[in-house]
Amino acid sequence: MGMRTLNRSGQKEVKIVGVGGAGINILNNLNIKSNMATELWAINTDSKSLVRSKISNKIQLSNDGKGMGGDSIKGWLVAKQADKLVGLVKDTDAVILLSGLGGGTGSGVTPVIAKLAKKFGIKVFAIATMPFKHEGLSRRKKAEITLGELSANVDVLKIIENETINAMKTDLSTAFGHIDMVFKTEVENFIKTIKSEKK
Ligand SMILES: Nc1nc2c(ncn2[C@@H]2O[C@H](COP(=O)(O)OP(=O)(O)OP(=O)(O)O)[C@@H](O)[C@H]2O)c(=O)[nH]1
Ligand SMILES: [Mg+2]
Repeated sequence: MGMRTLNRSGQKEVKIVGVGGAGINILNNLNIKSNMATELWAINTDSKSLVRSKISNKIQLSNDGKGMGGDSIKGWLVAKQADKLVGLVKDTDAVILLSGLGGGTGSGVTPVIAKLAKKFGIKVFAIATMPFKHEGLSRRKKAEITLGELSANVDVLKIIENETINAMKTDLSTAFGHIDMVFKTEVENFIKTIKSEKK
């Protein structure tokens, strides 16, 4: 399957997708100015995070509305079983996936979406954070496994080390603010790249 034809305004279409708690928080704070057709999507297993978000398109994975409690294999299984994700990657030229790695949903679900998007022949960009040192080795390990899966299924992967941001010795909410800004810059760069590509 090749790239979609252009929409009526002659622009390519891109979906910016926040996956899991961190991905959605980052997406909530992203204030993207783009004259390209962009659509924002929030995806989580945790219904509270989705209800709180003002993002217009939402996908609730799994039925009980609870998060994955850090279990990325459970997150991966839930995503594999979800037909809802096909609609996300079907009618677009590109997806930009945003997530925090180390938990259950972002780590488990993001690679499944990336793989599905590649199956539909669309461009896939992923921007993800790696856990803080104080979050421990088990989270780090999970995040690294996801990185391996992601790198096999995306066109461009951008990794943000939370610890590097944390080295600024600010409080957590200031650190998250810095991380949000890095994401914003990267998303804008990706959009420029997509736009500049030959039709
Ligand atoms: N930048 C940023 N990073 C966050 C935020 N919340 C959590 N993180 C980071 O992202 C990692 C994953 O956390 P979450 O996104 O909450 O986890 P999840 O993907 O929702 O997974 P489950 O809750 O287990 O289903 C954490 O280990 C942190 O390193 C946030 O608000 N902003
Ligand atoms: Mg969560």
